Amino acid sequence: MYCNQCEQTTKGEGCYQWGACGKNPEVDALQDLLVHCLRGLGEVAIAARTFGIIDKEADFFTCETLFSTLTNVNFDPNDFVNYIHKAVALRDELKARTFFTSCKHIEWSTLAEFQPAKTVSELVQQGKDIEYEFISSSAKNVDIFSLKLTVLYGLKGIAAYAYHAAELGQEDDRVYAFCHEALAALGSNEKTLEDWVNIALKLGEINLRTMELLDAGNTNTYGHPTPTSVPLGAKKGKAILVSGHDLKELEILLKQTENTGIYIYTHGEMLPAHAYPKLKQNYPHLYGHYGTAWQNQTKEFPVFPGPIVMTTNCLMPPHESYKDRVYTLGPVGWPGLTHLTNSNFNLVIEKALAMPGFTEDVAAKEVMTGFARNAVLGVANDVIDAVKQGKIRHFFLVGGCDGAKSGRNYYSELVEKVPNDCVVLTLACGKFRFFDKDLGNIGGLPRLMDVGQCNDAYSAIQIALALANAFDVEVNQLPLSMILSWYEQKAVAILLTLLYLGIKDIRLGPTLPAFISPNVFKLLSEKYNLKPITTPDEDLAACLS
Ligand code: FSO
Ligand code: SF4
Repeated sequence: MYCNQCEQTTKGEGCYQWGACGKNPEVDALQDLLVHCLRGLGEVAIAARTFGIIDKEADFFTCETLFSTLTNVNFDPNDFVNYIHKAVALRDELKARTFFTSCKHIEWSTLAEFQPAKTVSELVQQGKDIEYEFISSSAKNVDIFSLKLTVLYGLKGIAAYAYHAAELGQEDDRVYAFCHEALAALGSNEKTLEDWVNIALKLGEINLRTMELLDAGNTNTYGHPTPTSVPLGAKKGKAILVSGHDLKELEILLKQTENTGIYIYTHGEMLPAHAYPKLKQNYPHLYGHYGTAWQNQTKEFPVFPGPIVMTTNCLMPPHESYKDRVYTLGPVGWPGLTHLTNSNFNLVIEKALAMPGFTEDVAAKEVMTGFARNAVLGVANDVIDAVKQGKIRHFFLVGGCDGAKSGRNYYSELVEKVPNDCVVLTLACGKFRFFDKDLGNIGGLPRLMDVGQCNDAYSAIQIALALANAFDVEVNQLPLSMILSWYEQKAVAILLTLLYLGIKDIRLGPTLPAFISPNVFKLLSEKYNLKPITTPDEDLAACLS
């Protein structure tokens, strides 16, 4: 196997024997075969578009299944076998439609003519052969290969956001068309390094649009987040824990558990759900937040006294002690776990009622969330005044993913050391390193503000753009430093969005992506001054100098 798509990749180089995430070589090969089939589907979808044929099912399927190959989403070989056959069936249907509409014979590439084998073991071998062929192409030009991987991984991030946005009725054909084009382009040996840099930046632009769609989906459906205090303790009673990013599935569960006496707790990236008015106000049994970031789930899930629903990543190999009460849905999967379909949560509710739940109230502190663009820009004048009066010296955006590897203490230490006249904005699951710290206020504004999930990077970008506008400067001239932590492929897409926007001086850690070649990194550091994190003291001093 060969996989280097996430930050915890073995020895910072690549997973060759077994995934550090728990992914086995069989699943890895099937994922690669699926991507190969999606590239063929992409080629046909592009040709079909030239005759005015847009196949919504193929578009959504491409995103849903690319999402399933993202780190910590799906580990079930059966799902990938089904996806592979469906990708080829959709491709062939689309070919036939294209032929009937155009009455033209189209010469398809071998990619679009690929036929999957019948048995699982043969499919795995096909996946391995394709993987080998793809890696061998790196010998031709290691930097182009690096950019191809960057594009493939960024696409997985876009696919995840596009999937959630579509669930909430927000779609844009530009996003789907780009996904097909970029997938099909991955097979090209004609493109230059410059072409690939441009595709990567275009990916950043399309990801911005995709996050905008998701923002519209979330805020149109559930209202704009408002600063909200969320209990970290528990209420006596039956309990269900919901993890992941999918607000729509959370709301369906909230509806189905009304008047059952069950309290719903958020986990991981679901924390910002509490700030959406139509979730918080309509469902008082959305009680609190339980646990911290994804990599702590094997310690936190065993002691949660109810079932757990994984709506998206990050799922870790479940332990025997709790695996009978973890439920997956959508693109998420693990062999042997119960997979819910059609948003029917009956099995989860039955499990919650059969389990003890919390036998008494658990007192604990509360944390604030909900400082998304509407809330922050609603007090923009106060923020601007505070900056002008010198009360706020600098903003730090400390955002991104958390992870298990050492070196991530950098982020908690940095936040602790941020001087008192500076504000910290945060988002995504990296915040769990410091989300419960009381950093106090500056002029009535909290010094620590949680903007939301990783996709709410869109909100953070809007805040930065609005402040730049108010101060009549470029974003790069704002007293703002971005210190990002990455783990998986959504972070790759977000980084490309920031580069597309021309944002400079981003600090990235805890380590640099294994798939970025030294030359590509040199190019990014020369053009954008992208740099690795060093030490909290050194980086703080540089940011404030
Ligand atoms: Fe964290 Fe996992 Fe949101 Fe990522 S839960 S690591 S960027 O999937 O998605 O921040
Ligand atoms: Fe390794 Fe990450 Fe790939 Fe899993 S997703 S196999 S940990 S590189």
